[in-house]
Amino acid sequence: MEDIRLKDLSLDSILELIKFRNPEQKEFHQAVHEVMETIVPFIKDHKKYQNTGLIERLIEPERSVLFRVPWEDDNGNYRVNRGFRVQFNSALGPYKGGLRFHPSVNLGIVKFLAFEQTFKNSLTGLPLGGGKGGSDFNPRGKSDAEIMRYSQSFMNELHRYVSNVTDVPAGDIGVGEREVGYMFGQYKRLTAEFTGVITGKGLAYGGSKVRTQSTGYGLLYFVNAMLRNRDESIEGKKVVISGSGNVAQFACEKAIDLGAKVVAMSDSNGAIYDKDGIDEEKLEYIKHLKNVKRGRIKEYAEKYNCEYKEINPWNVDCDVALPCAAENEITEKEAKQLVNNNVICVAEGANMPCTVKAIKILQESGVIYAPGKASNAGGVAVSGLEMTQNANRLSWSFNTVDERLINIMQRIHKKCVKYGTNGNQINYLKGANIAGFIKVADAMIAQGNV
Ligand code: NDP
Ligand code: 2IT
Repeated sequence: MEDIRLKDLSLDSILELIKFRNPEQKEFHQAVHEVMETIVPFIKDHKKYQNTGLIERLIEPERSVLFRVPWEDDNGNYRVNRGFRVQFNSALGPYKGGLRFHPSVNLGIVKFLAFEQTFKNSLTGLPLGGGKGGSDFNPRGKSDAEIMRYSQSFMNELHRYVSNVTDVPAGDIGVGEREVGYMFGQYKRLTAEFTGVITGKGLAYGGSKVRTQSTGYGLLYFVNAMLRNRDESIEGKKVVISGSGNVAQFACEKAIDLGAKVVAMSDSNGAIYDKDGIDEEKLEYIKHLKNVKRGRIKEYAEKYNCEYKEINPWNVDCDVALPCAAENEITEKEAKQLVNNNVICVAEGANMPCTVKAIKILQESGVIYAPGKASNAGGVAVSGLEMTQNANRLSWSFNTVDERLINIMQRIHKKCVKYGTNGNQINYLKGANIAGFIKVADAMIAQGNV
C-alpha cells in the first residue's frame, strides 16, 4: 500500500485524503471543502504556506477523545450515551469551543464544529485555539434531575482533559446556563479548584455579562456593518430568523432594538409567521416558552393568532435571513426561495447552516452572505472576555463588555473586507477564511512541526 499523505496542495487531493481518513464524516468533509476552496488559491500565491506539511496538520485534530457517559434516568434505568471532545488546534491558545447535547451528535459533527471553531477563534483576535465537544444525549423531555445527573456524569470523564489553561468548553445546542452550572459544579468538586474552566457561567459565580446575549447581538452588529458598507441599514428591514433558542432569541432582540421587523422564527417542528412583527413583549413570551416551559414555537401561533407551518421559515418575503438553528438548514432549494423572495443579506448565526451549493447560489445572485465563523463569532469572543475576567478575578459592566463585543465584530468585518474584496464586491467567505487562516498558519509555522 502507498503511504497515506497529501499528494499535492489541490482541493481534490485534500478532499481525497480527508475522505480516506475519515469515511462517513460528511459534515467534516463539507467544512474542510468550504474552507479549503478559498485557501488553496491563496496558498498558490504565498510560498511560505506551501512546504511545511501545514495543510496536513491543519486538517487533522491534535486530539479526539471519545468516552462512555453512564447515567440513571428517573425510572431507575441504567442508560449510556457517548461523550466527545475534539481538541483541534492549539496554535493560538488553549482549545476553546462549546459542548452540544443533541441526538445527532457524532464524531464527524464534532470535528466539523471544532475545525470551523479554529478559524472563528482566530478571527476574534483573542488568544484562543479551537475545540468542540458534546454528546448524543437528547435533553428533550428530560427532568431537571436527569439533566443534572447527566451533566455531572459527562464531567466525571471530561474533567481529565480540560482546565482553565488547556481547554475551556462552553454551551452550544442543548447546553445553556443550566447545564454549564451543573458541569462547573462537578468540575469544582472533582478538582477542588474554583477556576474559569468553562464559560457561559451564571453571573453569580464568574459568568460574564453579555455572554448570554453575545452570539445574537454580535450577529446583528455584523449584519449592520455589512449593510452600512453598502450605505444601507438594518432599520426598517424585514428579518426572518430560524430557531428560537439562545442565538435566535438574542438576534431577534437586537434586531428589534435596531429598528428591524422580525416576522418569522422556528424550531425543529415548524415556523411561525407573524406579519405584524415580533415585538419586545412577544419576544419575552418566546423566551419564557423556550427557556422556562421548554415548549414548542407552535404555542406562539396559538397565543398571538398567527400563521404556523410545519416547515422551515425560508419561503417568505424578507430582506435579511438569519439561520440560527442547525447545520445544512439552507440547501439549494431554500437558497433559491430566498433569492426569489428578494433577500439582500444572509448571515449565519448557526454553524454551517448553508450548504456549499446554497452559498454559491446566494453569492452568484448578489446576496451579501456572511459565514458563521465571522458573523457568529461574538459568542466565543465574549467567552474569551469571560476567561480574561476570571483570570484577573474581575467583573466588567454590561456596557464595557458590549462595547468590546461591538469592536470585535467591527474588526472581524474589516478583516473580511481586507481579504475578501474583489473589485466592488466583497466575498465574506473568502475574506473570513483567509484572515482566519493566516494567523493560525503563521503561529503553526513559528512553533515548528508539532
Ligand atoms: P439552542 O439549543 O439554544 O437552540 C437551538 C434551536 O435550533 C432550537 O430552536 C432548536 O429547535 C433548533 N434546532 C436544533 N436542531 C435543529 C434542526 N436539526 N432543525 C431545525 N431546528 C433545529 O442552541 P443555540 O441557539 O445555542 O445554537 C444554535 C446554533 O448556533 C447552532 O448551530 C450553534 O452551533 C450555533 N452557535 C451557538 C453559539 C452560542 O453561543 N450558543 C455561538 C455560535 C454559534 P428545538 O427546540 O425544536 O430542538
Ligand atoms: O460555536 C460557538 O462558537 C459556540 N458554541 C460558542 C463557543 C464558546 O466557547 O463560547
